Amino acid sequence: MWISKENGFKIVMSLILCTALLVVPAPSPSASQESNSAQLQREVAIIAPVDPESDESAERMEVPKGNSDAQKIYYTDEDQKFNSISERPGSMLITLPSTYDSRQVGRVSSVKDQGALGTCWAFAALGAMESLLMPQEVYDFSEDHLSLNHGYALDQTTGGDYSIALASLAAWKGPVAESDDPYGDHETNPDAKVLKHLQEAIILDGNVPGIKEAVMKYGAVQSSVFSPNLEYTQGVSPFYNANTYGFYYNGQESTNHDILIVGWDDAYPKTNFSLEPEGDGAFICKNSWGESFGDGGYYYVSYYDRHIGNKAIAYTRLDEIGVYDTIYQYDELGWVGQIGYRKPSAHIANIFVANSNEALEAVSFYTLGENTDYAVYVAVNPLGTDFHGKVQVASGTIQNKGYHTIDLENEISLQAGESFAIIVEINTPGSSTPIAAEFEDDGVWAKDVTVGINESFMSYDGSIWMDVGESLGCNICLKAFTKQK
Ligand SMILES: [Ca+2]
Ligand SMILES: [Ca+2]
Ligand SMILES: [Ca+2]
Repeated sequence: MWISKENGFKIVMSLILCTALLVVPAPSPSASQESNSAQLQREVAIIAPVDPESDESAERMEVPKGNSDAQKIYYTDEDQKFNSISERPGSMLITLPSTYDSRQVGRVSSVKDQGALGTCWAFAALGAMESLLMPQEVYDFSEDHLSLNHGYALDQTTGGDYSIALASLAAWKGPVAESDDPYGDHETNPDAKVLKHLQEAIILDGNVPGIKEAVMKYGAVQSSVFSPNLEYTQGVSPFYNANTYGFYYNGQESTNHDILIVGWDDAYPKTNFSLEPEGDGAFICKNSWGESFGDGGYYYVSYYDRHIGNKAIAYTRLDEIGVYDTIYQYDELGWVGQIGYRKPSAHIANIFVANSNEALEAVSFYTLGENTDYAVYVAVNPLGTDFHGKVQVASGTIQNKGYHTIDLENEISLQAGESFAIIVEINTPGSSTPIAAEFEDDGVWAKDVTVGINESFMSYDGSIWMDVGESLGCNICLKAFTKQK
């Protein structure tokens, strides 16, 4: 059965509230299609001159938030092509078996129930992190804490997405134990003890081989999907087979729900779906609607589903507390959007002041495309944006889009009160806005953003620097990590 009778109301409510995501982000009252169009139109929010003596300009662009799959609104044959997994881009580092199930290797935590709240994204994100740590460590992290302390202007009924989970945990705001902030009591414990520090995540949007590889390496991958609104269908949907738990959606709706991919079966028969897709194969997905949903809380989403895997993330490094002692950051809301010069490269810098005598050990930043080349420099006690004394401390190429921590080749000693600049030269092939930035968006999701001057800088060529707090209202997503001395 799709749902049990007594559980039906809860499931219907959670779907309605997740679906509400589609209309909430719109800056003005409008139908959902109009709001999605508006999101596309505000992709280019600011174009500002960088260097008054040059014609180059800087560009700022928002990341569409929530489960509104705005970039895929204009559905074309080209999109359809990539619904066949063999044609999706991505590199494969390991041989993928025809079936895999993380549950069989003890890497999936128990099925949870989000109840009447729009917290699917928090259950998916923390479920993925629980899988990452298993089987060695078994945690139940607090979805209440994540969904009530992320800093975005979103309450638990309006939802969220992986970029919000990533921002919140990369900022070291969590994860905390479920027992320290129990779910669904409309209270949070902001002082709950943070148990791990998220330092790495890879974004696998549309990269099915990469998603499968990540499931094998890290246990689970968070993905957005469309879930039908069951309000008018009494739990029955043309896209779901309640006997086999097979799900296949091929319609035009945007995503409105997040789940976890925990395995797959290439041979899952296409006849198991209510609507027959063009081929066999399904992802094994963990939902957050309790064990009474589907096959003990799990269901099988067709490889040919319109959305599965198109918006996907694996959390890949959760450190013990104390690997680094202190985080320096200006981007507590993380990757609100991106900025750049309409070319793949840019230079970025954040200037911090050391709290005490410390050793600078690592930096972190986002890469917004694959195969990003980077070089990291540090300048201690820079004179304004004169970084001439900078020393190179790391360089390399990062294959995956995502959030990455780079350990320095040699630690840098800092004295209490000393200022230090982290400078990164970045080159993301194919990108015109390669830099992740925090800024106030249309005022609906990211508002009351704190952006100061003399914090974040960007440069076209590394010689003339622009204070992006002053000129674009942005902080650069670039953090530093130190150890006490
Ligand atoms: Ca939990
Ligand atoms: Ca609570
Ligand atoms: Ca800030």
